[in-house]
Amino acid sequence: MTSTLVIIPTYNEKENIGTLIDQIFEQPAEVDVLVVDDGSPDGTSEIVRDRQNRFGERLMLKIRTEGKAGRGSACMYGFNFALENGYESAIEMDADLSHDSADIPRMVEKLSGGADVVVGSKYVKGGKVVGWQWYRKLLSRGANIYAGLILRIPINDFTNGYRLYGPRALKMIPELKIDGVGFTVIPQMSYQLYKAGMEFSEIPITFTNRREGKSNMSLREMTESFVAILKIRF
Ligand SMILES: Nc1nc2c(ncn2[C@@H]2O[C@H](COP(=O)(O)OP(=O)(O)OP(=O)(O)O)[C@@H](O)[C@H]2O)c(=O)[nH]1
Ligand SMILES: [Mg+2]
Repeated sequence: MTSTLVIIPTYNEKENIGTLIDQIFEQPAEVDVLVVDDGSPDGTSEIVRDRQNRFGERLMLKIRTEGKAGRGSACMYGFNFALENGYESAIEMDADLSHDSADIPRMVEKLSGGADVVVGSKYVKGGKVVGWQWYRKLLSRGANIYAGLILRIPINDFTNGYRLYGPRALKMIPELKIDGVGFTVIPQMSYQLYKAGMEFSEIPITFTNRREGKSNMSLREMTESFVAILKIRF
């Protein structure tokens, strides 16, 4: 068994998940993959089952609930699964091809450099966003500057769900006090892991806007995140 598990939360990603799985297994880094699906009505899980015929035990599928129950809690399920099954580290990444699998080997390499959490970052030198309109760029940049000012931890991308948790951080995850199930879980984890003494490292990534499927990020979730950042800190 390899020791890194890639966790992919999915809700209605049938146009993307097959390609993503193929791309991950093409990478030189030896990883296993767990898809955590919330009973996607579009048949995402069938695409995963089909790929299981090709990739065997290295590809796992958990159908967690019958309905959409949040990206954050889907990843939490994945982290606990990783620990219970003896993985040393875990990566979370989106299914919509916004995150490039080719970054996985670079993330894993950073672990040997002593990092506990490796953050894929749009907002460090060399990082970028492809395909967002100016207002989406502005909104995201603003949200991240805001999060940085309030949380005061030395990372530049708080919202991107492309991260690797090394052995020390992974073991700590079940102890974290996570409140909420959606997108706010990512900055919450960052804050608490940093306060617990974890070493953070960022690598520049290119984030490509989703081309297929529908967004799961609603305006309501965006507003909730705004308040959630304050709650994390105070
Ligand atoms: N299991 C599970 N996965 C989810 C849920 N909500 C979102 N996801 C997945 O989490 C990842 C991020 O969601 P996106 O819809 O891409 O959110 P976003 O990147 O903020 O929005 P876009 O820019 O429009 O893509 C994707 O892989 C989704 O399929 C959920 O409730 N449950
Ligand atoms: Mg997306």
